[in-house]
Amino acid sequence: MPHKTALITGATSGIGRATATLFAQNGIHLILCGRRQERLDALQKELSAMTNIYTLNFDVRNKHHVAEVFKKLPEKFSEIDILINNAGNAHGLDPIQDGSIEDWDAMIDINVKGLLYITKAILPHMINKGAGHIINIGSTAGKEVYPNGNVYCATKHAVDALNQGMRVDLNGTGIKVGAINPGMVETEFSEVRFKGDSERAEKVYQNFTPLQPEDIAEIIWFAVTRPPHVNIADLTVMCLDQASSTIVNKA
Ligand code: NDP
Ligand code: 8X3
Repeated sequence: MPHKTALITGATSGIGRATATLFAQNGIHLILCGRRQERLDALQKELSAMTNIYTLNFDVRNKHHVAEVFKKLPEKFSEIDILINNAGNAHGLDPIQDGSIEDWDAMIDINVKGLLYITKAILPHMINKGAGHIINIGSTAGKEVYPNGNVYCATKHAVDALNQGMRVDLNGTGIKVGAINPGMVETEFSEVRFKGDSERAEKVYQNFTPLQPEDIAEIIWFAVTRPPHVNIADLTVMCLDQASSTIVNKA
């Protein structure tokens, strides 16, 4: 796949970073997004030996910034072939009656509205070209609600609905739309969810073998390397020890 350009949101960590690395190894030109500048700089340094890298620092919640930032892309990066809508997190894990409104706002604004803002900014170019590939990172939490997951699960159910909606509306434009829905992946996800409580975060992945971000990156790579007529519409992946969004290693 020579000289394709991919834009990855949430490239500074976890699934996004692993995907950026694998794409770079395969010569895909990359626009890498996140808010942590030092991580963007490190990625630029590390991956530039393999491919062309352009980094963008913005918060996906800021719709004005998102709209502006993509109007000013350097010529070399202005044609985006692949969009990986990956930026997102859970904030908190509380019963609905105890949930924090700030956490709810963060999850809805980042996981749902942020994904929409990015898609809105990129789609016109893909539509003009009559080609493109959008991969939305959903979750098993978008297929089945688990205790205390309430709002996070709602945002991932929204991603599931948007993935279907985009695919239906973009049918006939030449643009592929598909979702990859991971189960539990060992990233900074739980550290963010528990607001930096590393001990609690580590416990989430104890006593079973979780997915690693590289496992998801490989599946994303598989999806983007299918022949032109093949679209992976919706793919759910769990580790061996996970059976549903609520059942993990019963043994
Ligand atoms: P990480 O916490 O490791 O990575 C999250 C990424 O999202 C970071 O690069 C972060 O970058 C970025 N991000 C978060 N908030 C914002 C924001 N407001 N603006 C811009 N970027 C933001 O988690 P994962 O890699 O696990 O998560 C990636 C995706 O995978 C998410 O959508 C998550 O819901 C999904 N997922 C994760 C699973 C898991 O078990 N880990 C399972 C199923 C789905 P920065 O902080 O630099 O802005
Ligand atoms: C993340 C998966 O089950 O840790 O989407 O919330 S889970």
